[in-house]
Amino acid sequence: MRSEQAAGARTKVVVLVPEDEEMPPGLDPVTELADVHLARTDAELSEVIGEADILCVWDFRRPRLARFWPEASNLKWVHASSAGVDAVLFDELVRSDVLVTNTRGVLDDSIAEYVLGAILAFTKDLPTSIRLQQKGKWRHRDTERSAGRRVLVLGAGSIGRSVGRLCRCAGMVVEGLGSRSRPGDDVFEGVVGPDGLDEALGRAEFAVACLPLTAETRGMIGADQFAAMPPGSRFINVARGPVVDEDALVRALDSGHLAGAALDVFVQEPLPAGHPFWEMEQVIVTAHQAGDFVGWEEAFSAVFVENFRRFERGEQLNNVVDKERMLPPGSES
Ligand code: OXD
Repeated sequence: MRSEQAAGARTKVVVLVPEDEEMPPGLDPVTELADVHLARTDAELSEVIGEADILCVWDFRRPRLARFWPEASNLKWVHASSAGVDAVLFDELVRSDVLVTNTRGVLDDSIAEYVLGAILAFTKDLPTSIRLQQKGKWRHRDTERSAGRRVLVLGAGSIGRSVGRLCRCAGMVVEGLGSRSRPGDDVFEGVVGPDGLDEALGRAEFAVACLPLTAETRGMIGADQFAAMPPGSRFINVARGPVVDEDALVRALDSGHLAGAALDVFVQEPLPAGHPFWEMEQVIVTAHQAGDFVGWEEAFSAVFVENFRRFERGEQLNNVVDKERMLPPGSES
C-alpha cells in the first residue's frame, strides 16, 4: 500500500518535461500551494520521485516513469498532459492503485479542424496549387467536391466525435468505428464495431484514425485494410503512428490505390530523413501538431490545476483513465 500523506504537509508535485523545456505556463496556482519540482533529465527525476505525491507528465512521448517506479513509493496520482496515455502507462502502474488522469477534450476541436483542413486540401488540391505557385505557373484545373463524400472515423470517442461533427457540417456523410456497434446519432450515420472494420472501410472515401494506441489498435490498419478501401480514397492519421502499418501504407500509396494521406503521427518521431513519406507528393506530413493550437499549454495546465484543487480537497478527479482499457471510464470509444 502506498504511504499516506502526513497531515498538514505540503503536497509534493513533480513536473516531468523534455530536457530542453522550462516549467509549462499556467501552473502558478499549483506552485503557490505545493512543493513543485521540475524534472528534465532522468537524473533529476530519480532525485525527486521518491518524495512525489503527484507526477505531472508533460513529456508524454517518452515512457520515463517505469524505470523509477520502485522509488516512486509515495505516488498517488499521475497526470498525463496529453490525450493519449500510451507512453505513460506500464504494467506496474496499471496494476497499482495510483490514479491516472489525462487531458481529454482540450484538443478535440483543434484536431477536427486539422482533419477538415486536410480533406479540403485534398479535394481542392491545394498542395498542387502551392507547388505550381512556387514555380510561377498558372494552370487551371477542376477540383473535387467534399460535400457528399463518405468519411469513416476510426475511434468514436471525443476526438472522433469532433471530427465527425465538422465533417458533417461540411456536408459529408460520416460513419464511426467504435468498440461496439450502435445506431446512428447526431454525428454518426452509424457506428460499427471492430468486426465491421473492413466492410466500413470499403465504403470510406476518407478514413480518419482517431484511436488511442492500445494492444488492440496497434497495427490495426494494415495491407488488408488499405486494400479494403475504395480506389482513390485517402487516409488521415491523427492518432498514433503504430496504429498503422506504415510500409503497407507506402505500398498502397505507391501503387496508386490510395490517392493520398495526411499524416500527423508516425511510428518514429521526428519522421526520419529519407523516409518515403517526405518525398510523396500525395502525402501531407505534419509534425505531431494536429491539435496544438496557440495557447494549448495554458489550456492543458488549466486541466491539471483544476484537478490539483480537487486532489487537495479530497474530491473525485476529472478525466480519470480506465488504465486497463486505456480509456476514460464511461467514454464511448
Ligand atoms: C496527445 C497528443 O495525445 O498531442 O495529446 O498526441
